[in-house]
Amino acid sequence: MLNKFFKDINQIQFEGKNSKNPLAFKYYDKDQKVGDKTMAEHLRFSVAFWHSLMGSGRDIFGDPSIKRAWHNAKDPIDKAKETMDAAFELLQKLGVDYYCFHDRDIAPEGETYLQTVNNLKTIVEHAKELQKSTGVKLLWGTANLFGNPIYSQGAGTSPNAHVMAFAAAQVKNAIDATKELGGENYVFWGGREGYETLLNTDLKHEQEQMAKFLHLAVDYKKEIGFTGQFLIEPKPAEPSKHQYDFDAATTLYFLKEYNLIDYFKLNIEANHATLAGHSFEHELAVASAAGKLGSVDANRGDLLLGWDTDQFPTDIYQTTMAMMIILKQNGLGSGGLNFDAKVRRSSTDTIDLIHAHIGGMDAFARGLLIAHKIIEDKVLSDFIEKRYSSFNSEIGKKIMSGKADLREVEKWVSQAEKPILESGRQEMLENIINSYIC
Ligand code: XLS
Ligand code: CA
Ligand code: CA
Repeated sequence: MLNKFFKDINQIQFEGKNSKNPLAFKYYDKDQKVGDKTMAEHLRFSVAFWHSLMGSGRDIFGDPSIKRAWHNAKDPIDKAKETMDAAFELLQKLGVDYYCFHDRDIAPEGETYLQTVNNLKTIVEHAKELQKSTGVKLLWGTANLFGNPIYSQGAGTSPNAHVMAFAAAQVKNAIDATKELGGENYVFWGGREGYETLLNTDLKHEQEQMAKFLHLAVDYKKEIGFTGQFLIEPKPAEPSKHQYDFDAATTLYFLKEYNLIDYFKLNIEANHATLAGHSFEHELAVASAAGKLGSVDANRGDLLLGWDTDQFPTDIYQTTMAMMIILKQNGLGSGGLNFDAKVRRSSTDTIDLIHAHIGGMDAFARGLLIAHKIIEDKVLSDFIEKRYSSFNSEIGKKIMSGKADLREVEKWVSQAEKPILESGRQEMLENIINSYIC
């Protein structure tokens, strides 16, 4: 077991719900079976490298508030290696099997393009060894196409073809790195793929550019035999004012319009859902209904704040609703629950990282247990089945199978009795769900 940066912390154990030990799981018991899978198999937790290893507490009003021991080395490559070591120690101590990264989180940019490419290769080799010795796996890799000022007007959708090409080359290397590390997915999040003002923007051109950008990646994936799942992560705004992947429905439309739908699934983030004016479960349900729910960025926003606060998930109601949707589609396949979440600026100690992950993992473990029970008891499914049962009647079947045209429908209505208004029983169902949660 690695033991350098989290020295005072032993591997976190499951102690059960009556434990008062803050450094123990109360619900997450890795090997406990829930239905036919273990908790670890259901939940497939992942640590987000950018927040947990690179986060400094910096915000637009203040300098970094958090100092990490793994950031002390002077040489950028040594620093990157130590940061990777710290990541694997954290993963081991939490008992989390997966991690996710952006290329620029794990390796520093060099003076030239080729130096940057080599830096990434050096750190990928280091990560590969650590993966081998610990058994930890890569859930997904991605390219940071938003930090470099050259992307201030877009990466794949930049009005400058050279910048678009630069971004495409970066994606090629990030896919290579992900493949090299056996990554199970690869994510595209287009924070700068959007626009600020139509005064300088050819929206149609940018949409076509984005489609071309993604097609280039799809072709490359096929050519090199990368078998991981491509994922797109919707977000309505921030940093761009209008982002092209606004929400799940918008993104699905875009993928269909540009013949990309067969190659992508969605990575749904809770905080992005609420920023789009939806609930987390709405976005999960829309993606799942299309057969496209591939992975989840498990965090939460703050409804009193209008930005992406990326907090660790703690709301059992939300994790229960999420797990109901995930269980109903029989899991996330190659995806997982990635804690794209950061400790608060005021949570300055290393141990805060541990508390944060314990909380998130327990919140989802508890949500899993409750959702499993609700599904097993068929509380909602029986009700929903009954609510739609009139579609098994003759007219219902005829309409849905396309066998009745409007004239025939009208004829049937004019001969039938008046329709009956039936209650949706929302409050009763809310009470039932609460009785499972409490
Ligand atoms: C930012 C996004 C980003 C993606 C990966 O809001 O959540 O971190 O998950 O680029
Ligand atoms: Ca995210
Ligand atoms: Ca976010």
